[in-house]
Amino acid sequence: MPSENCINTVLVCDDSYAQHATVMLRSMLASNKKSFFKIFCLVPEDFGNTKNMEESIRDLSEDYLNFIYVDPSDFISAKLSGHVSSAVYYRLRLDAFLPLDVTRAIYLDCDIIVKDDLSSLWTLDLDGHAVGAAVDDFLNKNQLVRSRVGLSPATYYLNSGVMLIDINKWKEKKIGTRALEFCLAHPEQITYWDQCALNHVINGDFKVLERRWNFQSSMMIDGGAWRCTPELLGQLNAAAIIHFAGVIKPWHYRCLHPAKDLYWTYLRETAWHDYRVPDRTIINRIKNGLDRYVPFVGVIYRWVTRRVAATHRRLSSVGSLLRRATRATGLI
Ligand SMILES: [Mn+2]
Repeated sequence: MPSENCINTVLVCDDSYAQHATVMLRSMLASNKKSFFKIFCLVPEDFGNTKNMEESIRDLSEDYLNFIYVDPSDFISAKLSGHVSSAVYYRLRLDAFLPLDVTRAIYLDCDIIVKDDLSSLWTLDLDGHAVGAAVDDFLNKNQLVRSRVGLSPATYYLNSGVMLIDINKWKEKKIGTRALEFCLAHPEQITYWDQCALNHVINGDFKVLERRWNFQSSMMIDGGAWRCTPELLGQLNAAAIIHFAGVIKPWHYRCLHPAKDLYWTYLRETAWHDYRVPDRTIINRIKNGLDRYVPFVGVIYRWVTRRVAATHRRLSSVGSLLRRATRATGLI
């Protein structure tokens, strides 16, 4: 079993994500004050935010932070799109970068807020699997993404934003190496970068983590509208790790995730405390207003249409009664 005293965590970031990585780390350390950590931060060789990150978590960290500088040239040919950089692929080779005495680690994305104790995740039995991960709530239902990576209908598609990893098994099974090879050889089969490649290689052979260890934004969105039912808010509240998976992040003005304020609270405690959201445009303010109030209008609309239908049913039954009554009395 892993040592309960020291939790190894791994994250990957470049300069564009240093701010978000620091928020994630502050949330993790503030929510786990009884635990000790070794934090391994994989960064490109020209990374320029080492000092900002160190200073931002110094009051919580007791020198837990270790930077590992990665030569990006090994990853430069892998497929990129959207908001990602080649740094997303570094995690595939974490076994090559971590010190040899690190045999178990929790990998965490940067678009995450940790809000509860991680020790029961850290000591979880992986039941012989190399990886523990939550099912990806959104992509697990996407037949195109699944079929491109060759998953059978009964196989879960994992979300790689939070992974508990047995490093020796990861190495033995060559999970990262094979996934990187797949990325380079079959870019047309990759939709979500390293995550698709990992799903191809792991092929459902992982320990399924409870959703509270990786509570993904897709739980809160339905057809582009944010859902905040009491049940979902209860699940969000009980989650230990909130993962702002998807294109809308808490540092975007358009994000209406009910937990986005946690990001901003922790951000104010970092070197980036003066950061202001850049996309608070008039158009986006109108869009946010619509997103907030259209579901409300929708509720009223559904209530009104139900009342109209009920009234129509009542009127037509009264009408048919009247017709029957008039027929019975021979007036027609
Ligand atoms: Mn993520």
